[in-house]
Amino acid sequence: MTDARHGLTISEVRLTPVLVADPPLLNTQGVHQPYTPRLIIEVITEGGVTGLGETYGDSKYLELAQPLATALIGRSVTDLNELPALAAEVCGDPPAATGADAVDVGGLRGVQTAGKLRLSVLSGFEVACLDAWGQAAGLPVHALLGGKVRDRVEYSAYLFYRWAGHPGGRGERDDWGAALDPAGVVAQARRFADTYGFTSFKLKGGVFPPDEEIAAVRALAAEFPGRPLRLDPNGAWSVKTSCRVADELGDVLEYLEDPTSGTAGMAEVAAAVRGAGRHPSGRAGLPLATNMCVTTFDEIAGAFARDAVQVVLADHHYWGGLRATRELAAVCRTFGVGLSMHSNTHLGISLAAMTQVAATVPHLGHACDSHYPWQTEDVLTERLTFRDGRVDVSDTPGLGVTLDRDRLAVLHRRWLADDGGLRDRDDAAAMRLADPGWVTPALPRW
Ligand code: GKR
Ligand code: MG
Repeated sequence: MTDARHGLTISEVRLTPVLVADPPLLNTQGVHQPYTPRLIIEVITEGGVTGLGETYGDSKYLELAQPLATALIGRSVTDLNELPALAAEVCGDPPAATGADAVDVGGLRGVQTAGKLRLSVLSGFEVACLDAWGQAAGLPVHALLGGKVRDRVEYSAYLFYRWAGHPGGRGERDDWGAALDPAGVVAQARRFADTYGFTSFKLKGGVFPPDEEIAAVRALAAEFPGRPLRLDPNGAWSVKTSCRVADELGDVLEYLEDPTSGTAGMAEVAAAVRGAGRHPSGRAGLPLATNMCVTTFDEIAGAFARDAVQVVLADHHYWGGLRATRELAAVCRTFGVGLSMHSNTHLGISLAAMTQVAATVPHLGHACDSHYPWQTEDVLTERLTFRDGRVDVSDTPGLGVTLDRDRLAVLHRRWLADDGGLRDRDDAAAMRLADPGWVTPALPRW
């Protein structure tokens, strides 16, 4: 359905892939490359409004984004419920979410399917449509989602083991230095707390043997007594190791994130740590959180039926947009499962979108994750800021952000110039520059 009367019909869609500077952050797969691909989406209406969206920018996402961009011309930015069917029509039917059609997108997002990739692409278009619609209507995106229930959204400090610089001196330099032991992790956390006011902390684990990461979390607990702490090894541990870590850190962790890979293993760990009764929230046992084994609606029933996860980390890039994130929130609330938010390397458009939807979810019980402080570059005229660990919820029409075309052009030129394999994220390839024998570790590592 078009909406010519109000100028909401889409007349043009622009797709601009960019490469964004990223520090040498370590994870169980390897290390971040010096630049990460993102896709910036502009949806332009006949009324002259430009809506912004952002999503993953690797080639496999770009291939799906192009036909969808073309198919949107002539449709209304308000026709969001038609988007999934349209995407299926122009990109082909999504295969069932089974291992058979799994594709490798870096291993940190659980089992990947073409259907999941499509939802990630869709999410960027949905956000751009909502931004355009909101601007045209004079309403913030949160109003289009039913209105905000909070004025500020809390984020956690996302701590990473890291090197001081990328192998071979590639990429941009920063002054964070290395963080490879408990003292380095605490120093990083202290800087995050002092600079941005974060009061909850997540450490990306799965990098060093578990005892070293346990020591880092203990050091954080000593430095920030009583503060919510999380550890996320991206499924790197066996069930046995996961249970041991849960036992050792149960008194200081807010939740343990994806300690082991897959719903069956998570269910075993959850059953083993249930009943310990030491968690400060009063809930029996240490909650397990995930952004790996529950990433689509298809995966919910199996995981919830087994009580494999107690907190789902929503990510609008995974679930197909802001409205789908609210649907996920409703399902979680129904089953008494907590909700938090996951993030990958992203720019300000995505942070604005996360903040808008997070503002509308009543039972968001934990600070959201964001990589944003690690991104020193953006495509906006004004960066979003964290104050007291929180981002103010914008009431400006749309997302409340403005594109800086010069910055966009610079980051796009970097993408155009790349012939070094950076257009597709590959943390293992980046690691091989430092350690030529490195292969993506089989899980569980420990
Ligand atoms: O950026 O290295 C990273 C993270 O490990 C990311 O890729 C994860 O998907 O942040 C994510 C997580 O919480 O698992
Ligand atoms: Mg995670």
